[in-house]
Amino acid sequence: MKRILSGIKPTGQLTLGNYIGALSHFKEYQDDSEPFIFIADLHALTLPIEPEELRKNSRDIAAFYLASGLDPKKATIFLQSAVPAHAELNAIVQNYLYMGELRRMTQFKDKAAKLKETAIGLGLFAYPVLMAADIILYDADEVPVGEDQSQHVELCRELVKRMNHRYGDILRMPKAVVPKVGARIMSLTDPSKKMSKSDPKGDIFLLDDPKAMRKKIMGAKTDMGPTVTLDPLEKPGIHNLLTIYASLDGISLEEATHRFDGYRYGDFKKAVADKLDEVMIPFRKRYDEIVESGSYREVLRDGAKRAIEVAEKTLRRVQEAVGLLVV
Ligand code: AQP
Repeated sequence: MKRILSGIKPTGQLTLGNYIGALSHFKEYQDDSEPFIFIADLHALTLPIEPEELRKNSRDIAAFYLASGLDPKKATIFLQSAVPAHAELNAIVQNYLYMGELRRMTQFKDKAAKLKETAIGLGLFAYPVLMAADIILYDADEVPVGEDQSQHVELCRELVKRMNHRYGDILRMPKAVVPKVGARIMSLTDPSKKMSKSDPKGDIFLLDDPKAMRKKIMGAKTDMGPTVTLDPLEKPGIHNLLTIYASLDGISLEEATHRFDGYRYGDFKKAVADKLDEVMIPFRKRYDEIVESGSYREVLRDGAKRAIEVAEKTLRRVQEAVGLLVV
């Protein structure tokens, strides 16, 4: 069966971008593939975070995974930090990726630009190395991600090529799978910027109450001209709202544009807010029940056991290939 690997880092409250670009797609794989879906808590340490916040965010992601329809009998759901092989493989593969390559990563450049040189941790710089280890460990064939992460998957592919060339075919070649619609949801207040947990201006959070979500949609920045048309360059705000609607309704951008052709902005925004209610209210209810019951704890414990079994085998294979004495 095809192996799938993806994760979300608990750096803040999950956004509608995380939901549309990644989370909502994970369950699509569980009937005909083997998904490994993790909480990237080690990655979350790459920017300063309060311990209590990290713990709460991690729990929330576990509950969101389950609320999105992932079935723990079909998908392995686990915490990255509960599987020591991630850090161990990281220590090996870091020697096959180079400073120049890491410096070119867009995410690193964006995040580092907001920090003083002395506040940029080594982990932030080396983030794609650990991400490559995450992917390789599970022999992943496909990595479902939003557009912003596809550069990191490309780097992982380069690493696999390099190591396979040096040691024989020891690693499986992964590929990024980016959704056709919704791979890059933009900020509602500035549609030239990605909606991002760590830069919350213009975000819709999955834990916002329905009223707050509606208010944010109704106040979203729109563009010149009174009616809805599809024009990503001239009308990036409307394009973003059409993308949100199309993703939530499971239709193409063209179909959504056709549906709202000639609508005035206010009426269109109301339809987007109604669609958001339709998807998010039951989703939020499932999340509340999961958090209340605490059922995510056992899911994470069982998931870690299964993940460790698989990850240890790959780690052993790589250790032997590079010449570490395995006794
Ligand atoms: N705006 C977005 N539109 C579509 N997809 C998105 N993703 C993130 N933002 C958008 C996708 O969500 C998944 C989880 O991402 P992550 O937590 O590993 O880190 P990220 O990509 O850096 O996401 P954020 O929200 O921007 O987090 P911070 O602010 O902490 O860096 C990924 O598949 C990502 O592509």
